[in-house]
Amino acid sequence: MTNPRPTTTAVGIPVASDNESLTAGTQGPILLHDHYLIEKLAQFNRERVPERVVHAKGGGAFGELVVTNDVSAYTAAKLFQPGARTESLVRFSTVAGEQGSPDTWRDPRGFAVKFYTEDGNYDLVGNNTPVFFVKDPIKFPDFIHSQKRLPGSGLRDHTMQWDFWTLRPESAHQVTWLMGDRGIPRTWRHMDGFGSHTYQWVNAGGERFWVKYHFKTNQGIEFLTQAEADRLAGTDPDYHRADLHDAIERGEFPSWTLKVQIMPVAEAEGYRFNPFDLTKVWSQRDYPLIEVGTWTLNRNPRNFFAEIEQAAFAPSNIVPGIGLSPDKMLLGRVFSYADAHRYRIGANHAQLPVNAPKNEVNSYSQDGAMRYSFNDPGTPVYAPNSFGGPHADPRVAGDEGRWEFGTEAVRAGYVRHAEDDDFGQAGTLVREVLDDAARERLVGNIVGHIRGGTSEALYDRIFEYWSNVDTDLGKKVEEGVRSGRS
Ligand code: HDE
Repeated sequence: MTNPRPTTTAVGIPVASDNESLTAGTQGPILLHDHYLIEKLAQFNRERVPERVVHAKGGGAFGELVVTNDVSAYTAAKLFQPGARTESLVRFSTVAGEQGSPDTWRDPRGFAVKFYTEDGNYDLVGNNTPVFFVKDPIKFPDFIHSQKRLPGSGLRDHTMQWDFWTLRPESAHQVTWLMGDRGIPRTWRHMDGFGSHTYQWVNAGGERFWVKYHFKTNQGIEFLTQAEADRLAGTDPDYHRADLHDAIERGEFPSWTLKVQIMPVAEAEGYRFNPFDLTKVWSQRDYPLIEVGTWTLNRNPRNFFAEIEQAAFAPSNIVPGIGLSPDKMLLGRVFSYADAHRYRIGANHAQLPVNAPKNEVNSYSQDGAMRYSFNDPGTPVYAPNSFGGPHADPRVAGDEGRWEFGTEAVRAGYVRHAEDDDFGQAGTLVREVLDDAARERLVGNIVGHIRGGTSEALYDRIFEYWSNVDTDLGKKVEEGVRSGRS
């Protein structure tokens, strides 16, 4: 009988058996020259790449952005021009949990988007919250260590979490989001996304604007209560991954309306909040949302490892018409991500199909582990050259972002604007955005979290933290913790 599809080794050689290894007699040792067995076992040992240090557990899908409005007055970026359609990839994630941890733990959710534009890949690597816990990249490893596991016991530890948060009160705004309903979205489809940082947009005339991105879910905001989330963590740890996959398989394509807030550069200095401080939002009363387009997810990955686990998002991937800003967190991230990918996936991670741009790559870099693309043999590998190699385009100079800065090297916080403090915007969120029921759930979530193993030595500092956010909230948290209620 002919076998039209024989099993082969990695280099295509037909193998004799899928089921029995080669031994010397029926009880003999396994023979070293059973190279197929050795290939199989060795490859198996190497199936994993290191998981992401943060955002290890996630899932994603492909889709497209269709621009429905005209924002060309603010940016010349091709993907945002009227009518443009751009293929896109997203990866949603939790932050602190490892691969395999439950999707429904209370945590911010990553919202990492890649746009495959004509001018190369543009990555907007955001979260489902518009702010963050810290405002200087030098604090990021400390913050993450406090949210992960104790080095000795390998256990998560609420004392570490509250210790860090209360010692760095700039965290209050993000912790208020986290402890509220948005801390556990019902599904990834039912949450908003944010670029979070302030970025720069540059229009065709070279005029500059500060911009913040918002992805507004068209499915509506929905959340899980702590009790629902706790139950699902046990019964269905992949709840969010499965929900997105199954919705797309059913042809129910989730979509978000992409909107932006635009601040003319001249207004930044006098704005009541420092517009580059990642622990603050810009009031939508001051800078209303402007629609850009519709972003829809319509295709599941065909291979989770190749297309999601190896997906490499980097805030350094910005395209002409878009620039950075003096947000120090953003500037720190511009280093970190590509560095993480070189370590985690390899020097040539950008050549993998999921990370490769759709346009032509004309780079003078070469070689490195696992390189498989190369320039035409006639193209020189150095610049300048006399043989028709690519030339840099001075017209895009400055698109990475331009702003005024001092010449003296300093280690200082952000310049404080009129209404800048650690607690003000968190208090506004509690008093003006949440309704009574949401406020009550917030108290319950905070009390439950504190009572989940936090050292009593920290209690007074934690109560003061919440009283600074809102006096009434502080009182209720204290009452709840002291009376053993959650
Ligand atoms: Fe990340 N972050 N981050 N982060 N982050 C990573 O990248 C880092 C920050 C975010 O689905 C890592 O590939 C530093 C803010 C998402 O693949 C790492 C700082 C925001 C994802 C890293 C921040 C994010 C990551 C882990 C402080 C929201 C997952 C391995 C300056 C605005 C992306 C890796 C995906 C992943 C570093 C802060 C979002 C280590 C140094 C703020 C959504 O490079």
